[in-house]
Amino acid sequence: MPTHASHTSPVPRLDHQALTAETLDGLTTPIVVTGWPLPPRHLATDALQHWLRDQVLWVYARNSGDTWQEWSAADFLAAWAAPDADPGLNVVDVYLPDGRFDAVFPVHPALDAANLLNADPRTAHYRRSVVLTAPGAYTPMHVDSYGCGGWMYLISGEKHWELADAALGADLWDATTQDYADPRAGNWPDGTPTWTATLRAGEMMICPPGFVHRVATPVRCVGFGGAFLPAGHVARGVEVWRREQVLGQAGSLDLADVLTHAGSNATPAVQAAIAAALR
Ligand SMILES: O=C(O)CCC(=O)C(=O)O
Repeated sequence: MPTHASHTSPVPRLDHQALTAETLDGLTTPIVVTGWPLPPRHLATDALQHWLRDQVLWVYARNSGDTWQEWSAADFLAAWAAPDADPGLNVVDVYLPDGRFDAVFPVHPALDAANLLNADPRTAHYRRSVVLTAPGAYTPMHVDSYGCGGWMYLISGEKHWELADAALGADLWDATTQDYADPRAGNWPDGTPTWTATLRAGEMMICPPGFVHRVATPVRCVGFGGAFLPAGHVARGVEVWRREQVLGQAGSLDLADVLTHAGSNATPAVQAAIAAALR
């Protein structure tokens, strides 16, 4: 994935044993987490069919009219596994809250410990999603909704990530196109500092809240991921959510209400961070 940024650094890597809630609270860069032995190393299409059964998969079909499409798991897996699969077949944000998925798509304990979204029934399902991507898929520059951070573990395949600091989010917004500036179109400000990584099977990308990012997928990928918002990033999350509201792009969730509720059983320090973010 060619970049127009002139200051690109590799995403730092961290062994999974060093990943704690405190690490996530204090993240200032994306990280690639390595060496986590728990997830499966391989999931064949028939095993995916077994696990996903009657799951409905929502696919944002970029290559056929930028619309959401509803697929049954069986139909999707047949189309996605075909040798000539449409590169628009990219599932990255279909949530799997059911506890039975812990056996195949576990959530790292550090992510669960740090994630304020787990404490509210309106957002607890963001904890885990499935990733099924056809070769050639491309997700353009964006910031995850509600200022949440995102993580993605690959069981198989690889993805090329490029990320820019959350502090640049407003600068990278292109008011003319009403979208984030696209390096492919050459309209990304010169010299924007970024981090890049090729995420491989057995590795987990952690994208801190508010970071602008894009992802290219050269080969078929199977994995899982989720959204998280730790107390250390709650101010950034609220800032992004407020920006989404100004731009008319915020979803229907009242993040202030979710965080107030999540904070009600939290430590005084977390309550103070939430109160400061919402002021
Ligand atoms: O893997 C992809 O194509 C996109 C992933 C991503 O950017 C996200 O989940 O926010």
